[in-house]
Amino acid sequence: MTAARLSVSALCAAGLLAALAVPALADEKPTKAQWTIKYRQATFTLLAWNIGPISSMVKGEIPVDQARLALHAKRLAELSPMILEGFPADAKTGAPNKAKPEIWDNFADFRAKATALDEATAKLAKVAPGGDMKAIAAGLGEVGNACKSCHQKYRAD
Ligand code: ASC
Repeated sequence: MTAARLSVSALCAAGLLAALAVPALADEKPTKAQWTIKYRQATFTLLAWNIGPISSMVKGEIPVDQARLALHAKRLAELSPMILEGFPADAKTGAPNKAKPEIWDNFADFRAKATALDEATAKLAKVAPGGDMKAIAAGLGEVGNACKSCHQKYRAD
């Protein structure tokens, strides 16, 4: 092997080592619990993202855009049933999060609260395209109450 070839393979070896080492340091593969906690937090982020404009339209802070309102409401109804999947018993801890351990001591109650949100968001999604702002405000109120009743019991501040 020539000196030039040797240095090329030495460089390749160094590059390969760097490629193997850097992701492990900079972007480590999450544990199952970390990934699950990230999933459920993402779900709540998306819920909040979509509630925001509906709430602002109901309060008159921004103009009512009927199509957007209906779209956000439809998304809420699609997102709500994704919540429970983020709460398996093996993801109580493993990353910073606000889920109280009581969730897993009272899982039937927790599930009932998640189902209440499913129902409230489905109802809101049903009235949203009609443009009846009174019905939409009432529907949003029910969604907010469903959020709150679960947060009060099961979310740490
Ligand atoms: C939101 C949000 C919550 C709920 C809650 C409803 O948009 O981030 O936690 O609605 O405020 O009472």
